[in-house]
Amino acid sequence: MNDEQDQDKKSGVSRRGFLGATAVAGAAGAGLASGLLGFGAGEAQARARNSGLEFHVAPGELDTYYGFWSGGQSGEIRILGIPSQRELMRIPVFNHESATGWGKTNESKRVLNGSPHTNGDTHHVHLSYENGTYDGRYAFVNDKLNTRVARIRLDIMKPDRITEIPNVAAIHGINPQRWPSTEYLFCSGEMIIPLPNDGRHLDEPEHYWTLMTALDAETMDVKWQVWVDGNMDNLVTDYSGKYVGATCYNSGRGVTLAEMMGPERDWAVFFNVPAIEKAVAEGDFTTIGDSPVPVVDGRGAAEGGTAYTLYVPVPRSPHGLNSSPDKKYVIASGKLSPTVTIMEWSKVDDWFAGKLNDPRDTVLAEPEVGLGPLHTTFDGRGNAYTSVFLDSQVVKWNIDDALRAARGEQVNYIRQKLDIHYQIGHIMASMAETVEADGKWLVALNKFSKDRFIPVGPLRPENEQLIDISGEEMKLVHDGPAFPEPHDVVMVRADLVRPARVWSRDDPFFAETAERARQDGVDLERDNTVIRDGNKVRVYMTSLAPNFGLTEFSVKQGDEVTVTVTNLDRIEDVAHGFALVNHGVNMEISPQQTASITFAANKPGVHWYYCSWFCHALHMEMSGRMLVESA
Ligand code: K7E
Ligand code: CUA
Repeated sequence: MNDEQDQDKKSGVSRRGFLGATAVAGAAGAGLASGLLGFGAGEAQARARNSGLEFHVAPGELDTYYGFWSGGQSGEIRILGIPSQRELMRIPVFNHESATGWGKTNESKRVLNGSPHTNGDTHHVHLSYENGTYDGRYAFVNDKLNTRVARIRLDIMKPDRITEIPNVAAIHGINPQRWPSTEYLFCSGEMIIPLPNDGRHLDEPEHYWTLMTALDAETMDVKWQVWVDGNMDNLVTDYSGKYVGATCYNSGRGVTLAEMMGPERDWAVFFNVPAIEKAVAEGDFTTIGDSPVPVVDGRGAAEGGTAYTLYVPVPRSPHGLNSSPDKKYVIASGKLSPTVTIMEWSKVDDWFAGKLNDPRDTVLAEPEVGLGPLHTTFDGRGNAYTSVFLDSQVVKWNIDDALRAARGEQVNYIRQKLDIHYQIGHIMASMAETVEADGKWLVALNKFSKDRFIPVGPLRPENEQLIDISGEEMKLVHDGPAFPEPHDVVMVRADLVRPARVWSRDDPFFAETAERARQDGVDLERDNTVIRDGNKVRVYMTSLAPNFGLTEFSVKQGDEVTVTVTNLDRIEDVAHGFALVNHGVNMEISPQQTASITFAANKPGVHWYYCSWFCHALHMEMSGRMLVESA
């Protein structure tokens, strides 16, 4: 340690001291790292003593977790490294995106299924499972705005399937089956609508309903739906593969806020998957409108449930629903009630087996945690962490102690209440949605940042705070701004995700484009050629830094032109772009990828195309001309 650092240590940690000390961070300890956050010196040192984990990821070092963030109204997914909270990549999903050409390329248009929508609203990202933990194959995400769900391949980090869900409006919660592996993806329809919604019923809320949907996770086809009472909010699967639960609000089926606030109690609804599969196999279902999807009738809240559904009354307007990593409990967060409702999966099983009479017998306890509980997460050591929106706090509580208190024992189940900044929505701990919950990091996704960052106009970023939960005491270690509005995140151990380094030449993502080339007699890796097919023109070219295989091609005014580029570079990270001036054409072509884009050549004249991704010292010179003859 040099004199200056020694001085800093004596006088308290200054920002300058931190910057100077990073090279010896190991010796200097976490306290210096905290100095960067602008804590007072004493505060930083206190944190240093208590903080168990090093969150500062020095230049050249790598994060230990992937954070898959939903992107909210942006319609995308974002990948952040944890603990650095550096944004590593964005995955356009429902949105159209300028840099990669998502929504413009033929390959992305196939995934988007010709949807007229160029936007989405993603809330919940979850990964596919095997035996209760992540298998590294897929991520799934909802689109509340346009009632869709998407699957993202985690090798190429691009969506490969998007499915529009029939008969419902606004998909909100999603959860993959966790055990033994993800055969189904389940999703909850949030808003109630007339069934069918074809104009025959309008202002007649007695005809409004919603459905829970099961998709085949392999094909992303809709397999069946279940008709329920009430709106559905968040949704969760258990660790046996047998049950799915959803919180429901608006059990009175109101259409105005006042009506929705009418009933004292709403419910959590549980679905018996094997019983529903049996009903579908035996033809005990209906269909709605022109949708062929089997719909099993699970309405029956007044009776406590049906053979397919169980309605557990809970305080009004519950929000989050989460499965504990010990596989035992399912916890609904009260939102308008200061409580969380702890239910037991085995009691849900008992109810369907006819061993319980009252749905409320599935409830073990309803501990108070604070004002506005929204979501709950877990550390794998028996503690739960609930986000409380109105109190702006993360509340750590012990599940066993809450159960003991409910049995009348004098125990304090609250472990700690930590202030966050400000108004927390979702909360998530590392690996907490799996049986491998490891209790290291927790992210608080806060809806308001207010004074935490320098002002950027009336629209402020969200504030996502990283909390070290490895010790007895929670420690706030980092503020991270985010473009509005991620709702949820999963934090996944880095060894469980295995992304491709370059594309495989036979990747199914561009198989249809490759098949078209084969029919044209074109070898994508060798040929640079123009094929005319009536007024359709297919231009095939390679790219190899710093050259396009074609530096010019000619078409006629009015032609429909498809440019297909195959990137021959094998070196990691050497992506090219194909951008055509004044035509709105731009796309990414990563190493060994084939990408194509179709546009109209309506303007006679000379139009330059250029490589839009920096690839080489002669990147600026990587260009060519499209010559358009006038008609
Ligand atoms: Cu709480 Cu859409 Cu998960 Cu937002 S939902 S917070
Ligand atoms: Cu190729 Cu820039």
